[in-house]
Amino acid sequence: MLPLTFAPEVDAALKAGKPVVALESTIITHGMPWPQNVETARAVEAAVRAEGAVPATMAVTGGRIHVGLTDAGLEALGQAKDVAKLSRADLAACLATGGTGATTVAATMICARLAGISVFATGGIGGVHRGAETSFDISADLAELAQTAVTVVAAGAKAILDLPKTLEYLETAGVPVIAYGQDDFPAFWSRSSGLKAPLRMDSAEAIAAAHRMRGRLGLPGGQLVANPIPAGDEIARGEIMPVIEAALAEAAAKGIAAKAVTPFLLGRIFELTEGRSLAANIALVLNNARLGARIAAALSKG
Ligand code: PSU
Ligand code: MN
Repeated sequence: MLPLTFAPEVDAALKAGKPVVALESTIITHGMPWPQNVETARAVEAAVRAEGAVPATMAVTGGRIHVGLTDAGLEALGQAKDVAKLSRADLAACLATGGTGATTVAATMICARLAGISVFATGGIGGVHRGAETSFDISADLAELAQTAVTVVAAGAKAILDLPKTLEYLETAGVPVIAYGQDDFPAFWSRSSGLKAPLRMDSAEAIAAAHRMRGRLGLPGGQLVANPIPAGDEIARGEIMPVIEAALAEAAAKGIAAKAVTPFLLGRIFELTEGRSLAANIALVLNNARLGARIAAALSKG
């Protein structure tokens, strides 16, 4: 038996073939400070519901993968200290030892596939870090996209990463990278990275059809949908770049490594922008939740 505990609402929706959108929890525990993390998680769930889909936020406690959390569960996770950050490497160990863990993009994709959920919305994915040619720091999110058949909606990847190398990796791994409604690959806080995305689609239906076709072809792996932040919420590249450089220099000076790198950088950028980065982050996650729900709805009609 799979160690899955479904929220009743998620269970009912899946059985009825209604649209469901998976959501991650590392963004709550390691990506945003309290209380905005819990407020955002609630608002993201509401945005999914407003588009007619059911949200399924994933987290691990008591030896179970929870597919959908209660409001009290969200609050507890958002306030908890020392929650493990779970990727593919840590998921089984955390379940086996009964620990508490939040799922990254990679682990959320695994949980979604096990639960029978095809669409997952988040903020940004992990990628190839700058200096990866010496540090070897490449997020497990990328390898997961290559092997787990879930369509992931994100606002591209942060410029804390090496975006050209991230796109090269995804191309090598056979992951479709689909910019939504524009030609350029978005860069999280900014609508454009200055790089062209390999693919462009302009409707949720087209993205759903491509997802379905991959299934018919028996291709493993998912799709990355890169949805630009709404224009009114964007932070200009020129403004955010010096902040990113400062955070990266601090991380290097402190010798931050492995899974601590991304949370450290996110936290410092929040502090250095006095919260401006967070407002943009919240706006883009909500935007991704809405698109994820529309893709899930299109898939449920097919
Ligand atoms: N990028 C963001 N916000 C996030 C993360 C990444 O803009 O919250 C989180 C996600 O959970 C992602 C994880 O899966 O960080 C990647 O961590 P790493 O780089 O250690 O693989
Ligand atoms: Mn890493």
